[in-house]
Amino acid sequence: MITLALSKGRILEDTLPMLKAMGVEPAGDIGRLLRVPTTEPDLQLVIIRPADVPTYVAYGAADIGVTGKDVLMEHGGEGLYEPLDLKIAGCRLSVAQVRDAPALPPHHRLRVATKYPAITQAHFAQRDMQVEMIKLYGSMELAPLVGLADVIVDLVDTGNTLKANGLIETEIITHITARMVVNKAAMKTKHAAIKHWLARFAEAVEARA
Ligand code: PRT
Ligand code: MG
Repeated sequence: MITLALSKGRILEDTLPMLKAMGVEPAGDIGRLLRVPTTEPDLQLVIIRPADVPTYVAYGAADIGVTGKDVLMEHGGEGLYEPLDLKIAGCRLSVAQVRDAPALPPHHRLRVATKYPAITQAHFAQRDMQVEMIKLYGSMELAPLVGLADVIVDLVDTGNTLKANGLIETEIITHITARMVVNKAAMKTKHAAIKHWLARFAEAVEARA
């Protein structure tokens, strides 16, 4: 049996059609069940929050998983192989600020609100900037509007959310897509089965391209 951890939310919306194209469908109510059998006797799904996927897979509670590159970069990826870019749920991780924000005084320590403190710290450190990190769990776009932060580091897709809130993207840190991850031990102990599923996902990625 192979357990595949899927990220609920927008990544799931892109992953289910991909599974369907591979001939795999959930055999149960995916909205209610957290563990769902599939039409493949040797594949079951667990449906969890994106940020929990690296943990489930690293501990071997799931053999393979799908989550965002943003989540993987923030997690660090320890205990995981990342063999495949699924090229779904694309977006970018960017720095944004209020349009027409006044220039900051020379030695001002930039206040950055983000859900991604590790990536953000590393990004500004590369620019020799020590920033004050404000960790948030959502609605980052609000922070600069109410004076909580000078800038945000957040995901952007169409840019509509930034625009609607009077914010502009000032820098792209990295482009993001959903990735397949594999437990390092399972890659050895369940090698054939995992190779099989990686190949099927790779075919589905090719077919979409
Ligand atoms: O449930 P939990 O809170 O744990 O997770 P979540 O709410 O972060 O899950 P969800 O369903 O939003 O999925 C998040 C994952 O989807 C991210 O980790 C990315 O890998 C991927 N993804 C792709 C995105 C976007 N595109 C995206 N646009 N995640 C979030 N957004 C946000 C963006 O920050 C903005 O606030 O969607 C909003 C709309 O974006 P625009 O630019 O199109 O307006
Ligand atoms: Mg959410």
